[in-house]
Amino acid sequence: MARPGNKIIQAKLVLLGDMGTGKTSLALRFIKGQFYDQQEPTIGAAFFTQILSLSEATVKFDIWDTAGQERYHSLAPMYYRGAAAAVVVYDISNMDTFNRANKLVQELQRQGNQIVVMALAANKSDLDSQREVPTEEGEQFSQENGMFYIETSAKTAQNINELFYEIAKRLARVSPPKRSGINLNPETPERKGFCCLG
Ligand SMILES: Nc1nc2c(ncn2[C@@H]2O[C@H](COP(=O)(O)OP(=O)(O)OP(=O)(O)O)[C@@H](O)[C@H]2O)c(=O)[nH]1
Ligand SMILES: [Mg+2]
Repeated sequence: MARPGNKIIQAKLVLLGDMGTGKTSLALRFIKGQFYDQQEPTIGAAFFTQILSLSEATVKFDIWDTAGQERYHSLAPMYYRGAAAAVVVYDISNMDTFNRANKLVQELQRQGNQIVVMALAANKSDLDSQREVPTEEGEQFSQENGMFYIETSAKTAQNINELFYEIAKRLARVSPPKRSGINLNPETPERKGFCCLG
């Protein structure tokens, strides 16, 4: 529920990353508080919405959860185009997924994207005993690319809310300090009087 006088931000967020890294699991953990050991691979993409209330703003996320399987790679631009926030996900127990994250970030940089906030989610932190990607490597890569780094586990819920709250906070910081609604989602046209969600 929006607080009176609070700004409202509608933002498109895209989840990107190799197949099986846990993009859908991160979204389901955040939105529904659920986790499935046998999560089905995403076909094409999935769409979720979630509203976060901060003291300084209310952020309505339109979340596009992309499919990581190779056959869907060519679709990715459709989903990251116009996004205000991107979360690039890899699996700490699988170096190939970190390499794929590198490629995706390069692709985003090449597009000269207008993405305001980029996060690197080092997921499956519960699998630390099988870790292939050292924390320092992830941290260094995120610093070099202007991203913030966070280790998450959709399984244990570690840092899941923190990931989305940090994105919301950063979006609130960069959007102008006025009372009206701010639309960081080009797919939803600005509506006059768009002020109070919920
Ligand atoms: N141990 C552990 N397993 C996880 C975690 N997150 C996801 N998984 C498991 O990893 C598998 C793949 O998760 P998904 O959420 O489907 O991965 P995805 O990135 O959406 O995969 P695609 O839709 O194919 O791109 C599932 O079996 C999940 O249960 C995690 O944090 N820890
Ligand atoms: Mg998925």
